[in-house]
Amino acid sequence: MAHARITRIDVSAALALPGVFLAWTGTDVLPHCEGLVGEFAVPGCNATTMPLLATGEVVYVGEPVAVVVAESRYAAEDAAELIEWDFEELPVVVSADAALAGGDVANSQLPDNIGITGGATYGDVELAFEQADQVVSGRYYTGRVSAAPMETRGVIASYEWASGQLRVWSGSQMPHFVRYCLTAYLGFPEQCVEVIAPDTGGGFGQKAHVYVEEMLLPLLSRELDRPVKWVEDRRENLMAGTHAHEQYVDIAYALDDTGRITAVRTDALGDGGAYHAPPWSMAVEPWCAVVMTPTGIYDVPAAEYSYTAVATNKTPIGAYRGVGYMAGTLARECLADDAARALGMSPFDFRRSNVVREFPWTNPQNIVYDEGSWLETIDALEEMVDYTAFLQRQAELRLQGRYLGLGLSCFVESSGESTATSKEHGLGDVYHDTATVRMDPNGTATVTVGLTAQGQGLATTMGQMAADTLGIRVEDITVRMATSTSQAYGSGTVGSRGAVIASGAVARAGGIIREKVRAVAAHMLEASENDIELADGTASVAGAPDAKVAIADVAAAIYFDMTAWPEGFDPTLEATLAYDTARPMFSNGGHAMIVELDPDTGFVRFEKVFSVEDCGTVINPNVVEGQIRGGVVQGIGAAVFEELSYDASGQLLSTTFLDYGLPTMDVAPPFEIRHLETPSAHTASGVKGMGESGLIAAPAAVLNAVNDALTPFGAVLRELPLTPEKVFSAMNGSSAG
Ligand code: MCN
Ligand code: SMO
Repeated sequence: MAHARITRIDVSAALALPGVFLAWTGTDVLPHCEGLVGEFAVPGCNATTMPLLATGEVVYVGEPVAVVVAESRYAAEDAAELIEWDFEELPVVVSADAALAGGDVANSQLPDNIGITGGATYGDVELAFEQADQVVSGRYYTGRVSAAPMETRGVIASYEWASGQLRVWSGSQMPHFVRYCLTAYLGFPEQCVEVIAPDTGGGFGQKAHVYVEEMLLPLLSRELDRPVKWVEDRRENLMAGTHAHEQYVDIAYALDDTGRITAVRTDALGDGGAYHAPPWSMAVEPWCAVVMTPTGIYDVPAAEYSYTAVATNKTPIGAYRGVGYMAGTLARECLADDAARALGMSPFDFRRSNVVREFPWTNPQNIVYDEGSWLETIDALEEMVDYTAFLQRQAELRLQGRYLGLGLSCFVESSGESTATSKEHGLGDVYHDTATVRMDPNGTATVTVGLTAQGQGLATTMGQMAADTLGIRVEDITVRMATSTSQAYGSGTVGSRGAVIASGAVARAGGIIREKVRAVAAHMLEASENDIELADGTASVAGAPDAKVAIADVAAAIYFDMTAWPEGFDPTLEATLAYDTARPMFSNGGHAMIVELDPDTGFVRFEKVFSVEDCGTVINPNVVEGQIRGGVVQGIGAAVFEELSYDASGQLLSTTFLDYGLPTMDVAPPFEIRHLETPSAHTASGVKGMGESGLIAAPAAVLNAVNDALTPFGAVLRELPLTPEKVFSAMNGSSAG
């Protein structure tokens, strides 16, 4: 049941089964912890407390109500079946509109179903709409999806009574935060807690939360005096791992007759599920959607937005690659194509007539964009698709009953999530991360970065950054992403911050080691420290190519030969330093997609994707292109294939990969990718982040491409996913949404 009061729960039969060590319900856990508080630090947010196990009220299907520990998974699952319950059914709220209408309450902690609500106006929006020559508007909907990481969530906890030491293994993207919560919520002494986040098959934001299981397992291990393990199966992950996206975005542009946007108005309504998923809350969708994206790359002088997330009896909404940005970009970029159609302009020309051309640019919210290649992106995409040739091919094929569409979508995203980015958006979050760089006696180095990686390739790119900083070969460096909280500190691998933040920390800590090597090399070569250059494993004197010494020899001398040291030298060849950015930085880019609609089935076939990415200086093009391909294919999934659907009683219907259509290689199109490089002045080497951009902007390009293909049918779709049924209906004159 999606919403019910538990009137009786009896675990005695479960406990009696052989091999069962423990069976707990909410009342057993409550004395240890009331639950995880979820809230967002802006006015208008009503907090929720998510109990570790439901007590009294169950508010969504998939909410944990009891836990059984047994000697095997089989015994535990059999025992769980034997738990007996009585429930009293409560009214179920399954849609955002119903939640907003009020009356039935999804979670008694939120009596008016409002998780968060607010808004702001910048500039004279009202006047701009009054004086507009034309107003275009639309309501866009992003379906409910799952990040569906290759590996599901999992936790192992091991508590040792003798030492009081707690070790927790978790696939978390934020192990240091999990450790902090184990102390804050459960009172484990922080110095005795180690959280280990080993390599894990994908996180995509779903693992950027703190989950009740991460709190429960340590309690169970302490209680039982043995290690305890829990790993989700796919059904559990689809049901209980945070969901993503589901929201409606209403957007309107005031336009003048030259095709300029004079104001934008946006209102987002998100279905937040039954609780705020800590620590980000329901704000991840509607708040992010309207606050982060209203102007995009366009020089819009006035903007107004409002946002509301409501509670429903569904799985809590959490972070998923490009939080909020996806829905906001969908609305803004698809309305741009609608506006272009209304004005009889090409989608490229409409964007060009509005794009910001001069930097730094301050948007109406007072967010400052220092640099960008926004116009260049539009031009590059037009050239890559060869627009004139496309239009001709499209017209010819239409005569043969083939329906091609071209969709465009441009984005700008705050990357390198930092204290500065947070502040620019009116929040007070503090981020900083450390890196430790240690050089060995033979001149090789070990670099430990406080971030974890879930497949982003950070170990490769941080090896490159360290090699550049230290002047040694990348093969001579071992990079450890901090798999344990006993290593470097990290605020978490979220908000496409890895490249910017880790490279900043590596450059700072590596810089200390570099200067020590230079000092000793100068002493050994009897040269001035200022003239020493480090490259390719060698320290040499500028302008004197023969005066050189291997960095390995310098390192050996630092460890073993005091005579090589300058006066007062400290031989510590290890440094740990923190990094945060002084200014927010924004990456930009865009996608153009060509699709073909199958008139017999309504199936959308992807012919080709053209991507332009500007993440400043590219550390590793292969890694960046892998991120683009993966993100875009996830975007294609959210746009066309994926949907977590619920029935009217709040039962999730898509609980396997048979029912939930994850995109696979057979639908992945060929890509053409172009890199533009507009470096940031504020980061190590001018790097900006990009790990989320594919998913942020791809769905808008898909919807625009499908609507372009639908032009001869006079139909426009605005709701994702674009299932074959919806597309077929649109081509056949009936409306299926
Ligand atoms: N990079 C680069 N040059 C640049 C920018 C980035 O070579 N100018 C490289 C980076 O060094 C890194 C990768 O590209 O190897 C992504 O960097 P960045 O944009 O900084 O993103 P993060 O490392 O912070 O990764 C987080 C981001 C997020 S928030 C989600 S969600 C997401 C994503 O990355 N989850 C992923 N991509 C993912 N990819 C995989 N395989 N698995 C996930 O869980
Ligand atoms: S959703 Mo990514 O973990 O910021």
